[in-house]
Amino acid sequence: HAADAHRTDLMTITRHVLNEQRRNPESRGDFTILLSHIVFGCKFVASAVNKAGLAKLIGLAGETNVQANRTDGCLTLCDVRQGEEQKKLDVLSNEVFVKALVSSGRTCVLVSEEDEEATFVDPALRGKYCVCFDPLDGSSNIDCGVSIGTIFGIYMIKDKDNVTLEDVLQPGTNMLAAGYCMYGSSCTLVLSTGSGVNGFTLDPSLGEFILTHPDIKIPKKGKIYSVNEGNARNWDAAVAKFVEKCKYPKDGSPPKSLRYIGSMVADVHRTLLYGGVFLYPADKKSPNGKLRVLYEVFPMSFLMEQAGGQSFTGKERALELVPTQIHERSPVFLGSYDDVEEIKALYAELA
Ligand code: AHM
Ligand code: MG
Repeated sequence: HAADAHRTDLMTITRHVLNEQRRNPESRGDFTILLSHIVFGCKFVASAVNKAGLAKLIGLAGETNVQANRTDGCLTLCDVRQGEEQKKLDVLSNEVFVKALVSSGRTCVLVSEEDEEATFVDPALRGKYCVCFDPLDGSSNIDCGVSIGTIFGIYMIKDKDNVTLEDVLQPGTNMLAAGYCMYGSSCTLVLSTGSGVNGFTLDPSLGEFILTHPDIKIPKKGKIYSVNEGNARNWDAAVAKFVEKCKYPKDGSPPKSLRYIGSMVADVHRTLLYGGVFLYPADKKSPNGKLRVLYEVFPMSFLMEQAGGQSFTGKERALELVPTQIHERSPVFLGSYDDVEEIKALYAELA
């Protein structure tokens, strides 16, 4: 539509969140400020991820030139250059988020996948929110340009002057908001503040996330399953049976398709939009699976439930887990309501 090119009332993510917060009479804009700092981190990482490919090209084309130019201010490219870039991008992303979150003045405890210990914010800069995040998930996909992402979950503390690790070791049901940003063929931020799920796409010319996927609902039943099947020989009986049923359904329905990217954000994003189920189960080698409770399992489970889907650990509703360590892992099965229901039934039968 020609007129659309000149729309003047775009729903930016800030505007959307301001509207949502307006419904809460106690809101004083703190959450909006916190979110705008997270959004800044996502834009920074999006830009760095895009440059990573470019940096590699330049590096291969003439390493000595690049080195020689170092004094001429090509440091941004050099920073993310060559074989080192994988680790560099992880570290860079983490630094950006930690600094953005601390400087927002709205956080008190941060848990990052990149940092062994939780970060307690200096009392002078302390606010009421705890943020758990994976700054750059799916790092094995960086070098080949496949989608990667940032995941975050947000809690509120009870007492600002008395912050402890307990404030982040809460069940997922206490989460206030969660989201992820996918750095893919487009940059998409998916967010829930507890009243549905909305998706925003970065308009690079504006530098703003625009509401493009309002009120996302996951299909009740899906046609896709997503799992690392290379681990099959170590699976338990319920997972083995479920995947067998996906391939050879006995009820006359067509088999499901397998899609697995190996980037949780991308695999969950597809699951949310197209339906189906994503699983990272426990196996004999990793009795708690691979994914981390605070910044992978909880935020994605929160989003799934908010979109009308479910998330299960093999034992319980994923959000009801109570973590005892900040980097704890858990098996997870999440996606379309009916598909997760089927997995729950298999666990009830076979466990
Ligand atoms: P990472 O923290 O090393 O990036 O690992 C997390 C990723 C997830 O994005 C993805 O769902 C999973 O690991 C894939 O694991 P696997 O390679 O074992 O299938
Ligand atoms: Mg990760």
